[in-house]
Amino acid sequence: MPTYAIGDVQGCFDPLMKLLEKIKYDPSQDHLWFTGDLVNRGPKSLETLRFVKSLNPKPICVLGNHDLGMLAIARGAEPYDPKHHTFSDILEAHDKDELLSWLEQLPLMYYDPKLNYLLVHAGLYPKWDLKLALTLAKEVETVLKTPHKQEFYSHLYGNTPTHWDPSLKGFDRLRFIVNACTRMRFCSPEGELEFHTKESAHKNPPGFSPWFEYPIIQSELPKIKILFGHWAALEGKCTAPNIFALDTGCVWGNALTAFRLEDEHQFKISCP
Ligand SMILES: [Mn+2]
Repeated sequence: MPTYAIGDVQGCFDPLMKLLEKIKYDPSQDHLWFTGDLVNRGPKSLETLRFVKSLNPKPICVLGNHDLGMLAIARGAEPYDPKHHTFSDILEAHDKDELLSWLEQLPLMYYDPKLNYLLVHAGLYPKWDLKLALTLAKEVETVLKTPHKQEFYSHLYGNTPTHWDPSLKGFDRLRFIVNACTRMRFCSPEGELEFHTKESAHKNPPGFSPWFEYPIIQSELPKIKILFGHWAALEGKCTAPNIFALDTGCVWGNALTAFRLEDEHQFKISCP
């Protein structure tokens, strides 16, 4: 049963359909994974979300920063801004409640021990090993299933704390976990995250390197392989072996990528 991991769709429904045609997607044979950021910036967030939710067999999908941002708005914690958001179609949809509830039960990280792949939107924070990362992701996933999620959304935004500390508590702790899993690009050797630079890996701010270049990550490899999205400026190029960058900037007019886990073959279609 081939498994395909698809990069950040961001409401680009038509390219997604073209990509599925290209891989000759067959629901009776194939399983789909998504790196998150299904919605926002692109023109068809509603169609995209409805489609991914309706897939059978059920897809594996992790939450991205844009998905969480939409949830924060939909749950009333943040204002909708038409300059930055393109998902009013979801907020006005008759099936909005089902769509949002489906999104809210998605994990921040998914690890498949049989295929030996970790799926995460931004990456694996260099100060965590796989086991700790999955445990911490679970803390956030648990809150999203409780009435506390409302308060969580209103504390979601912010670039601090900048470093992980196991003694972090409350919303600071949850925000750091969310930022590491869904927004991280550059990290310092001390574990400080930098959220301003969105350019390619070699345009690192002084004192910072791409998260995937750190030795703790390397020591998990080749035990596990990592699939991530979020960083379109990498253009699908990741220098670390066994780590695969799948956001190829479809929404910016570049490409949408599907990665077949079994043989690491990549399929791409160019996006208008
Ligand atoms: Mn993202």
